[in-house]
Amino acid sequence: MSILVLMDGWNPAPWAAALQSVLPDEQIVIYPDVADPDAVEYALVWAPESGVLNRFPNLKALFSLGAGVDHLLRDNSLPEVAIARIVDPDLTGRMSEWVVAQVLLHHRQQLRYLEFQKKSLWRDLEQPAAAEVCVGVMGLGELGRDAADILHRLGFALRGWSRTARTVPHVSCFNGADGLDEFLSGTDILVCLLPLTTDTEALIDNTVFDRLRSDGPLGGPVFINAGRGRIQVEADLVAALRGKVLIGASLDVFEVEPLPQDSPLWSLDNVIITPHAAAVSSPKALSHLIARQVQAHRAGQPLAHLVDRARGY
Ligand code: NDP
Ligand code: OXD
Repeated sequence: MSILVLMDGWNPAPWAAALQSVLPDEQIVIYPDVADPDAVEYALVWAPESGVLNRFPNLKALFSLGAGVDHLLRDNSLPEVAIARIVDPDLTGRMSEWVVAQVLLHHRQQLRYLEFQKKSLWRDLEQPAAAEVCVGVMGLGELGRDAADILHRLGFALRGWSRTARTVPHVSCFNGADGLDEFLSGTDILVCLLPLTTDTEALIDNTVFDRLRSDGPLGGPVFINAGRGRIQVEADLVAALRGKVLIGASLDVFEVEPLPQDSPLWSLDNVIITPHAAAVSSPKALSHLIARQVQAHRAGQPLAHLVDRARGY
């Protein structure tokens, strides 16, 4: 019996090594070097090619090596086995660091100070208090709730938006299409931590940017996205940034990754770009979670953090 490591665009070796160190008695195999496909029971996967998982007829469960599972569910022929995703303090902490860093960067007007610095200008800007600024978090899941909690402790006002009704301490919560308008109208810094699903694809377009609070203390709204790139309509985003509908953006995810060389986003001076690196999956940290999942499943216990395929996350 074996555990398969199969990933596209990531180096599988550190994953196999980390897993082997916490599961020394298991046989770990790395795709495509699989001598006995019938022996594969579990697979750790990132962005597998469509259809490839059907080569393993005795698969019992798939472990997505990311929190998002759009990289799996895009495969219409995915085997009908359980899918568990990453929910882990290491990944959550990394994402909260990125989100909080970006919120503070815009809130503290660091891009403008950098411009002054380049010109050797000693000039201070009017600085609103955090409490005057409302951060609106789209997606009140594992990642959205943790970021909101830290932002609350920094003093920001908070709104949140989810699919179903949620109660989150210190966050004014809205949900569904009916709650979107009110959520957006009071938001100064919009943070997207949504999964990519058929409902969220292309959700964030000019109609969303136009509804954000335009007369807030920062002089205009800011957009931050670490959810998925295909949730944002990039042509609308570029137009909103050029037209000062948005005063700035921080983007970790893009419609096409790597972000094409000719994307206008590269040259906008009010945009911060990171290469889908907000919260990397760490083999060392996450192998413990995978090991616990395999051991629980072998012992007949249910897997944690199961994905609902119909819902898409
Ligand atoms: P969760 O599944 O825990 O939370 C998802 C949240 O989004 C839930 O609050 C859910 O609502 C909400 N949601 C889903 N669909 C809709 C919808 N149609 N309308 C409104 N709200 C919706 O996910 P995580 O917090 O763990 O992760 C979120 C995403 O972050 C991942 O799917 C992935 O795409 C991205 N990610 C990006 C990384 C990076 O490095 N850039 C790293 C890790 C994750 P409800 O509460 O009602 O279910
Ligand atoms: C994830 C990611 O979903 O890295 O975890 O994007």
